[in-house]
Amino acid sequence: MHNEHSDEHFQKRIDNGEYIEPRDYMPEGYRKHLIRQMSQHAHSEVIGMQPEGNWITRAPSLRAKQILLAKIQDEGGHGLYLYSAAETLGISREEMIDNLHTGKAKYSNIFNYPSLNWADIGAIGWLVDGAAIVNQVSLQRTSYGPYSRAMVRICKEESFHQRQGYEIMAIMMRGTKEQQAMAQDAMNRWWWPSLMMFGPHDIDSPHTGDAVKWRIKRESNDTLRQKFIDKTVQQAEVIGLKMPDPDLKWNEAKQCYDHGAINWDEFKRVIKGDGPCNKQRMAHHIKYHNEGEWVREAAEAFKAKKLQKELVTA
Ligand code: FAQ
Repeated sequence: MHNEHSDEHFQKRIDNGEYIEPRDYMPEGYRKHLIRQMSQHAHSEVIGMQPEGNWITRAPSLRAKQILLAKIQDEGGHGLYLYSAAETLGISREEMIDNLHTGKAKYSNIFNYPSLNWADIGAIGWLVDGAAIVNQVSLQRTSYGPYSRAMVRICKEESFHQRQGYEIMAIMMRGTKEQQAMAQDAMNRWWWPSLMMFGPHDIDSPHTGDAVKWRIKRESNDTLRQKFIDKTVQQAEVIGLKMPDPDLKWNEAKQCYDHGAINWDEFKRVIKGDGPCNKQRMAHHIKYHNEGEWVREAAEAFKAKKLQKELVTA
């Protein structure tokens, strides 16, 4: 008899391109892999609010401030969709947050760099959201249903974020010499860490094997990084920014850009906790999480009261 609760049956469903739903059978490794990736993705969205939040009060116009506020609220929302989707795998929000605070769970390398001036807000939107979209468009077809559906929604909002950043860069490049220099400096500082967002090269990526087998990853780290580079070079040219990579050149045979070596020592340092802003980001998250405890308690008390009322009237 055919066993629906077997790894073979599960793999067949994956190979047929079916989506896996929360109550379906799944191997323990698949569940763990998803909890790791989805919770780290959620943490990245939420920690990613910090470098931008730094500039809300200093945005150069009311329009810029409104747009930035809306964008940062979106990031918070993305974190919530992802935490909820991860909870369907049997982990609680508290446990995920605890893993973040104790350093068991990572978040994207990129959010450990400082946002020094307004041009950085342009570079974050253009490059960081630009890299995030390339990865997330691919994840729309990931095999776990709740993750895939969260990605569809997130991608719609993320493309507006990318344009918000590109517009800031384009306006600065039409400005004074000083403004152009600021935009170029931001590009120089954010380019390499953005390339690192895609993770280590495929041959050094321990999770890729399972991720591809289970169709959690539909394209590899290097494939997505290459897509991002090819797209961004053209956008930089249009507004007059120079690519900060002397080894970048068009490869006619491969029909894509070859790029210079990525500093993986820096990447490893940053994801191990030793980047320019790791301590600040975590201290900030812990402080506001603790200060928000009464809000969570009030929500729980309200829920209990409502349930009690419903039971009495039922
Ligand atoms: N940063 O074997 P792999 C955003 C770790 S959303 C930190 O290749 P995998 C929106 C990896 O976890 C940005 N750590 O791993 C926004 C693993 O360590 P572990 C977030 C990284 O999972 C914009 C180890 O290295 N997006 O920006 C990174 O197969 C603006 C070995 O790596 C996502 O999370 C990194 N960049 O591939 C918000 C997308 N890369 O866990 C605000 C979903 C690798 O064993 C403002 N995630 N590591 O301790 C993914 O697609 C994958 O998890 C990868 C990594 C591609 C990130």
